[in-house]
Amino acid sequence: MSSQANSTPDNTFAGRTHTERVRADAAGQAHVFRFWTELDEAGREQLLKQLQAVDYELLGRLGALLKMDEPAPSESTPELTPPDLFPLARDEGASAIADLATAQGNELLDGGQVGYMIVAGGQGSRLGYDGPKGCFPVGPLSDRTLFELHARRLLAAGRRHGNAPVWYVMTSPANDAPTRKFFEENGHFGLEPTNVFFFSQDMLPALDLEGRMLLAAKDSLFLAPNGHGGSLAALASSGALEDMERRGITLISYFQVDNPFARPADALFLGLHRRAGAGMSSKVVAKRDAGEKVGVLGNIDGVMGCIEYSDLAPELREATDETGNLLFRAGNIAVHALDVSFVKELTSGGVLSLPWHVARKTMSALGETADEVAIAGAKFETFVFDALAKSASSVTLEVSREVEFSPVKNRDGEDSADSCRSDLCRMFASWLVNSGIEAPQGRVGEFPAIEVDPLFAEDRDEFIQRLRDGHVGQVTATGGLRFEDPEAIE
Ligand code: UD2
Repeated sequence: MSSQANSTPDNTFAGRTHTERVRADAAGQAHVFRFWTELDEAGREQLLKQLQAVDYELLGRLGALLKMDEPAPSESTPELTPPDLFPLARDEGASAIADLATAQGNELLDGGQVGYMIVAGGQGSRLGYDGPKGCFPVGPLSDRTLFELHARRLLAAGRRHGNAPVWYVMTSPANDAPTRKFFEENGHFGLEPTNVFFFSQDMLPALDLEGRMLLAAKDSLFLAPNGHGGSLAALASSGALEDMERRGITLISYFQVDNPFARPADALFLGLHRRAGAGMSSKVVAKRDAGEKVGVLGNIDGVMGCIEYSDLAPELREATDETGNLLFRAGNIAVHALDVSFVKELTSGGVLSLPWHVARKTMSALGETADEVAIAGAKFETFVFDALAKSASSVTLEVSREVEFSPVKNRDGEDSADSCRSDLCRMFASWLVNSGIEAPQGRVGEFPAIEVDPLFAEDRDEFIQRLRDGHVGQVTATGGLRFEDPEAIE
């Protein structure tokens, strides 16, 4: 919530209360004071603080959007065409460009010009895990958490490129404190604490269908994170952009907490982005099937962008090309490269206008009395990929799903912790082929129980090299095989 409160001449408690009552009243939101007389001093202070941060002008616009946002009529469907991809299957020309780009990406990485950014402010409600999602264990044998697996990839990149990785961790007010605590308790996973920059996105009030703010408690508005699009404004307001500039970071490697396959120090991707002079670039995988819950990248009315799965018309979702493949298959894996200068430009002057997306939900909030009731309404979010439209040029790199994408979203089934662990084991098992090492007896899902620490190897080539150098794995008590950081073992 950006603070739009008028400056209050009377800064006493009574003065602030008066101001907020007047503002709420004028906006038709006086009902949020309905339990005021029952609140103690701390409760009143909390509610006041939240109300002071409410931007009623924005709230009015969101309320209007909510009323307008009926199912989209078909005539308003935008014209969508597939994006130009830098493809996974490369001919000679593309391979030569890839080599040059990789060299340029390595220069950027060697020079410490790349800062890593993770978005971890979401609520993880689908996973049903009551804590920051990054604290969820997914290492198939190690039980390492999502945060730790990401951190180890960054440490591996740091070793490879001879510098200490700098990590910008976006939380939300709902999970900021437990996230920081988790990092502290775990020694920042071996990263320099001064190289981990936490910053928090804003929250916005959820509204009922009439545009009225909901209460989560007598002394608290029902607030929800403002979407990962909020990360761009938060980079600016938190001082993270300035921190990047001070450190000589010119490029942000952006990824989501839920995908432990993300390869943030990918020289090819970063190099392609920089060679193209792009502001923002993306990685995609071919969609698994029409129903997969990923956005698709494409040209929307001639402008680069991403259509979220829930917004893609069924006929476009199912459309196929002449080869029978899905026409719109460039699935967004939410890995982006963003130039620092691009983000700076977007956020300069404190105004960044990304479109608002309405997530209609039934929420459990206080009714007229203090009882919790189910109320139909909406949360509001901006999406980071909408910034693609503002980038003069953009690279879309196709990557292999097996190597780069298996997110943890759901409690079970597809895109769950179980499917992610199996996918990790499947990938590691494929590295063993022709290595002379026999797959272990233990199983994770259908696959041999193998885990390779990112500090042992990040990909098959590095894995083979490690074996050639005489490094070995350890058999675990449960019949698995673990390849750990050789430097920690020595
Ligand atoms: C997201 C993409 C989808 C697809 C998929 C790939 C959106 C809207 N959709 O779907 O197109 O690419 O990922 O995995 O992004 N987050 C925040 N703050 C917020 C909201 C989300 O930090 O306010 C983080 C959240 O912690 C998570 C990520 O963003 O890491 C994705 O959020 P999501 O789970 O809401 O998006 P999802 O999986 O529906």
